[in-house]
Amino acid sequence: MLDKIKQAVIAGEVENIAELTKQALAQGIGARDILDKALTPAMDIVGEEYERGERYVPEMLISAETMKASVAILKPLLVEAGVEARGKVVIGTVEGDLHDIGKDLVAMMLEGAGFEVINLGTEVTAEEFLKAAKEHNPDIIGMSALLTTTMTHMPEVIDALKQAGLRDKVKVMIGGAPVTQEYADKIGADGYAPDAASATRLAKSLLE
Ligand code: B1M
Repeated sequence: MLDKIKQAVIAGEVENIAELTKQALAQGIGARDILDKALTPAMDIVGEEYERGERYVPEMLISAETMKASVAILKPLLVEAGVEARGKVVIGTVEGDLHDIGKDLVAMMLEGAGFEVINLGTEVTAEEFLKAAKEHNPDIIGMSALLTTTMTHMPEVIDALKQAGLRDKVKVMIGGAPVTQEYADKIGADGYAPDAASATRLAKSLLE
């Protein structure tokens, strides 16, 4: 079943994925297993095929839409209902970057852990992050980047916060496939997380 879901994402069978996901759940396969053992590995294969020139951007997009349709069904199961509000997080994908699946998973898990999440979407500029920081007064700003060419916008956001005198009032956490702990240290972010589950743990620890 997991393999069927994986193949459906790779093939971009957006019309079948909801039914397959429901069938897997009905068979007792856990939502996290569907995410970790079928959906995410499928996107890795899609990325590898793109890299080898065996796949074009529109095909990558249709696979992404297929994964999203499955995640929409898994969402209530992945999110354990949080009880008390833990804090507020403003999150977005940085300027020039359209990738939002991972960022939305992180947002979803944070919500599930009881955080109030303001999701700014994709291609969020430093000015927009700053505006949201002033408007919402968050405890944490979370930035996601999937491209080596866009992760370089992360320090711009940190600089904008510094210049506005807000850097000491908000924690900054970053993530996304090309991002590392080393990069977080280099740009002066407060933390880095490699996946959605550790992003939630990190957010909690940043507020302790
Ligand atoms: Co793009 N793409 N893409 N793409 N794409 C990658 C990232 C790439 C690695 C593919 C490849 O070449 N192998 C490559 C980047 C190379 C690089 O810079 N190193 C690439 C490229 C080159 C491009 C374009 C430039 C292609 C082109 O147009 N020539 C273009 C750029 C567009 C733009 O952004 N301006 C592009 C476009 C696209 C689509 C639009 C077609 C589509 C995105 C659709 C969407 O997101 N709505 C797409 C996709 C789907 C991918 C791959 C295949 C999958 C990404 C994904 O969703 N992964 C990707 C290859 C890959 O990563 N395997 C690829 C699943 C997701 C759950 O994982 O996003 O890593 P991830 O998120 C994880 C962690 O990273 C972490 O937690 C998440 C959940 O566990 N995390 C955080 C993420 N954000 C976090 C924030 C945190 C903490 C943790 O704190 C705040």
